[in-house]
Amino acid sequence: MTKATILVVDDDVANIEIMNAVLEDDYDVCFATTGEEAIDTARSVDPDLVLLDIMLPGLDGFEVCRQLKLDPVLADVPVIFMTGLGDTEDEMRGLALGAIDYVAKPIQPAVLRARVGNHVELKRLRDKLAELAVTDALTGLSNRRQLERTLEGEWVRLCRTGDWLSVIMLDIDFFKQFNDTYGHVAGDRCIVMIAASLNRALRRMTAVTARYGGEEFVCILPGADPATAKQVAEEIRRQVNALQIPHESSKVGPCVTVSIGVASARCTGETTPERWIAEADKQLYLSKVAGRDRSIA
Ligand code: GH3
Ligand code: MG
Ligand code: MG
Ligand code: MG
Repeated sequence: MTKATILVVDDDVANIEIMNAVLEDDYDVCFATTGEEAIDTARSVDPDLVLLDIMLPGLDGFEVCRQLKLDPVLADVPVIFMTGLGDTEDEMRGLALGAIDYVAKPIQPAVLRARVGNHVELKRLRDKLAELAVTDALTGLSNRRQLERTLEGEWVRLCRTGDWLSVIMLDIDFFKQFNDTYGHVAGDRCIVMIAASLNRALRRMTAVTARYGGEEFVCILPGADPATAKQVAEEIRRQVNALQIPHESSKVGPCVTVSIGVASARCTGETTPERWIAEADKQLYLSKVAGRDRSIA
């Protein structure tokens, strides 16, 4: 397990030395001595926890906390305030700003170690949960929820630039028969292999690849025009065919094939992300009725 990174913010060098002595064996520790430096350092190292002094030159600790909580990347990083002993006002104000805890100065090493340890562990679990919530368990690809979120985001972004957005949807051909012939476990293995070939086909692209349903996948290609998207779709098909997974009950066979639908559009106010997916789905359907093992754009 990699060490968690802790950002210690304090303008008192003696205090920094104490904190470092307590934490350096178990964590990667970095430091800032002003509020501005704290925010810059947080942005560059993306710490797992921030230990934040209140009295700082320039921006004080409260303001630093407020700004960290407004930053979408850093908002979930736990902040522990360091307050003067018994300074209830400061404690309450810090907690109200989103700090997760506080430690009293002068620092008690054992207390600091225990609190930091607990919060780092909680942060790890939270990160793990957040990752699980967006990942498909079988393939490790994005799940449908993550795909929809990404599509929304890309849609907003590309509406500003007027650039292309392409959506590729694919579905394994005669997969019910595959399961019937080779069993569900082999079916799962086949899905995993198809996911890997999607990753191979897209490795040089900026793309989000998701398992959309049981044996259906969707790739979002920001900036890809129709010609590029069609090429990518054909590369996916080539990669899947190269797997040579036997499928004797496929009517297209003798190996596993996929059918692909491609939808490309420039972002305008009239289209919606849902409509792109629906369009790709329609093209996919046309690929199926045209005989499968093909892509239609
Ligand atoms: P088509 O060529 O028209 O797509 O035929 P198909 O048989 O693939 O289509 P259909 O949608 O009828 O069947 C999809 C099958 O995929 C049904 C289901 O048993 C199987 N399937 C869905 N999810 C999973 C999964 O996670 N694992 C396995 N092994 N099979 C799955
Ligand atoms: Mg200070
Ligand atoms: Mg299907
Ligand atoms: Mg299918």
